[in-house]
Amino acid sequence: MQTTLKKTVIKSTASTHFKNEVDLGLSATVKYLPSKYFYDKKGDAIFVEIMNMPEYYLTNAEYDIFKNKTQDLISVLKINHKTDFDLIELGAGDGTKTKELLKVLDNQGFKFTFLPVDISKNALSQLESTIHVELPNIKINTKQGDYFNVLEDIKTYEKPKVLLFLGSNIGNLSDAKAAEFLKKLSTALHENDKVVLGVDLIKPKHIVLPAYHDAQGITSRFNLNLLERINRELDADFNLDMFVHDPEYDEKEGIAQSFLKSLTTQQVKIGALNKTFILKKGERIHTETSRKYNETVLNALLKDSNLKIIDKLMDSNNYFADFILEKIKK
Ligand code: AVJ
Repeated sequence: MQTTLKKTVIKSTASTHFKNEVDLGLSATVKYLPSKYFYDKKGDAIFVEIMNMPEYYLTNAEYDIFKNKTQDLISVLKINHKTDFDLIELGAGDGTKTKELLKVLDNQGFKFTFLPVDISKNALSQLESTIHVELPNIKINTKQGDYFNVLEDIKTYEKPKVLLFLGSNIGNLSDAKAAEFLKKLSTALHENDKVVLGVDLIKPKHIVLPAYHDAQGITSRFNLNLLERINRELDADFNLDMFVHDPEYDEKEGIAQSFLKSLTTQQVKIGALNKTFILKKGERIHTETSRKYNETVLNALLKDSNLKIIDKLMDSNNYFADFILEKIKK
């Protein structure tokens, strides 16, 4: 009884947040929907397809670093063989890249616990069982939750830490939010703790834009799924045929953005809000920012934090970088 009740409460708060944020975004002068809502069950599955598309170079590039520069990565982290440490990963997903690091750390006799954090319980339990099978020596302790909240918890851990935040996931945050996040992250760490921050690098449009505008239309399905999700969960009547995926990339700024463009002037009713929204022909709903970085941009974000860049590793094409940050005293 207790469990059922609890579940219902959690589910209703989750959808209340969704409902309120949809209301806020669609009522704004420049319409937007938060990208975190891409990842329902269907969105998770489409994202796996994205990671496997030829145009989406990000995943392969970072895998290249973890697979082929593992030893360099271990040396720049300056981990002591004798001290037990916590290897924390925010947004662990299926752990494909991290397993390359775990394998080598294990073979070389390092003492550590792997602590993957993810919003998806399902992803975590799957990761845990594959680790048990593929890397039975690894101590693993999963944590389900939102990054921001989990940081509070992590703060209380006593052991030295290496924290992984990979995949250019930080790129979905505005610079202001990213700076705030890094500041908060640094307060959860002790002096000398390390962060491995994986970021996509600023580069020409002909490389970046296709990653968000693939030939098979997978990213388009990913983007449109957000409207489908609103239809499913909030009793809305978005006509998906009347919207198109419309991505752009500002090469100078290094910022990719995705929009859903209305093909006609139309009304959309959202039952759960008991409201109707009007979209003009050509009007766009902003759905995602995917920021690209260089050292200058990253240093600006780190300015008010106690983290400093001590090294960086890049893939063989120089498309992507894993920056090694160290917590310093200030
Ligand atoms: C998971 C946030 C890194 O922005 O490149 C991929 C998500 N969106 N294609 C990115 C995404 C469209 C992705 N991140």
